[in-house]
Amino acid sequence: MRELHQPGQLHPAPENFIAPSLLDDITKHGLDAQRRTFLRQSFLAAGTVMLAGRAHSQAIDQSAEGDPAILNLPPHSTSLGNPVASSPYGQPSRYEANLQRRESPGLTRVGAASVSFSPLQGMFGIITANGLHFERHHQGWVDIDPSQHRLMINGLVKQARVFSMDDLMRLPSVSRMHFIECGANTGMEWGNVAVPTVQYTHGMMSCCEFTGVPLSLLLEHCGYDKKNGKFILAEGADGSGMTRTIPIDIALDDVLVAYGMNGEMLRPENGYPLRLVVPGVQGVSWVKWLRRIEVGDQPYATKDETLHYVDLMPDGQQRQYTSIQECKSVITTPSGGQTLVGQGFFNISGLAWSGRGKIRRVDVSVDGGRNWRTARLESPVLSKCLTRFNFPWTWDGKPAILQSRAIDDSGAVQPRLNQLRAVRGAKSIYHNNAIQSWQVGINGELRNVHLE
Ligand SMILES: Nc1nc2c(c(=O)[nH]1)N[C@H]1C(S)=C(S)[C@@H](COP(=O)(O)O)O[C@H]1N2
Ligand SMILES: [Mo]
Repeated sequence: MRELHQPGQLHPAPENFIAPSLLDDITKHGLDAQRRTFLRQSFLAAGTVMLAGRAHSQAIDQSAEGDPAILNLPPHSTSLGNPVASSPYGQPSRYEANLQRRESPGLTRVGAASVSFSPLQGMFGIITANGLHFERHHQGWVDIDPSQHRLMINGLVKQARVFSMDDLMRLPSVSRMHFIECGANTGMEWGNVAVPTVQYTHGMMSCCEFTGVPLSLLLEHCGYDKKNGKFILAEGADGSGMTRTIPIDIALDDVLVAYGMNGEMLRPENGYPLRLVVPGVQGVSWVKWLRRIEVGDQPYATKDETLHYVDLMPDGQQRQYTSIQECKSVITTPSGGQTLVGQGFFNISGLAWSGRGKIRRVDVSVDGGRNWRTARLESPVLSKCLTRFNFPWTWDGKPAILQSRAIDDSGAVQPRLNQLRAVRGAKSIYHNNAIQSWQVGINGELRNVHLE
């Protein structure tokens, strides 16, 4: 795993945003009845996918007898529909109201600082709808007047400059599809906590088409110091004082100063009007409400890279500046909390990604990793972007364990959880890219399990 430099000294463990009491609760007692109900409700939408599958096959079986739902004409087939623009900004169907980003019952919310997870179990393809993009705020989100917003570039530059949004939006722009994953995604699984659903195991991840100005263009424009400029510092305008160091080679490579997300302006929760897009790098470096970029000759060692976002190793040392999101994949349907409603055919579908480049291959196992077969990768397969994979499976009604294993074009293979723990210990928070296991019971219910 890539590191910018070795830690020079020991650092205290980072502040853990997982509430120890709730963690104990889930670990010792499992989920209580109230939470179970909550989770059942939150995954109703996902369950609907499975039920729809059954309805479909029943419809095929019963077509000779006649299905009332196809024979009777409902009122919507015999009347006028709603006029255009009665919903000037389009909303999802009311039948999709359960598909929501959600806060995990196992995480603390400190004031406005918290995290909401994307409902991966109910999403298709590779693009995250803007209203379902995960959120991670260290000090809450803000809605900034773009006419008042400014970006300064200073430090080791010939000419420090301040840009307005108008200045930035007249410059040449590019659009690129990339995933963003919080370094803490899948963080609870380091220990013996197996959170119940893919929304909470992997939902601190989203993928969008971002539009903006290449940072290289702005740095050139300001005449950055090519000899001594080795790092940049990115700073956000929210109350968290979010600041991150990024090596200049990454900054000049594919980093964007972005204002667009999936064809419209960024949402306030995701950094409106300006955020940094740092492809392949953990979410924390994608500074939102971006207000300043400083060019420097060494890493800045800010609070967000010394106290937070460091990896606690088994020997008590902390790894710093571990920023690349390594090769990873997960089966999103069927997944924990969902139920197979009968034997027979199910399409296994999931997502694979790597901060190092493109996904080369994804293998799927239905027997806990004893046998693997290659899944079908759906196009497009893009660098530092989610790749959708599909795998046909016929469930025979017996217990099964579903897993996916990704391999990227650098040759990196997604590790088993215990392989990762052997190197990194079980007390880390960040950069868990282990293979995820979903156990299928004879009742068809899927749950998250950690294999030996
Ligand atoms: N200014 C600022 N930028 C920020 C944060 C923040 O709290 N403030 N959170 C960071 C973290 S930890 C992550 S994972 C991503 C989350 O981006 P999102 O909320 O758009 O999903 O933004 C990063 N950028
Ligand atoms: Mo994060």
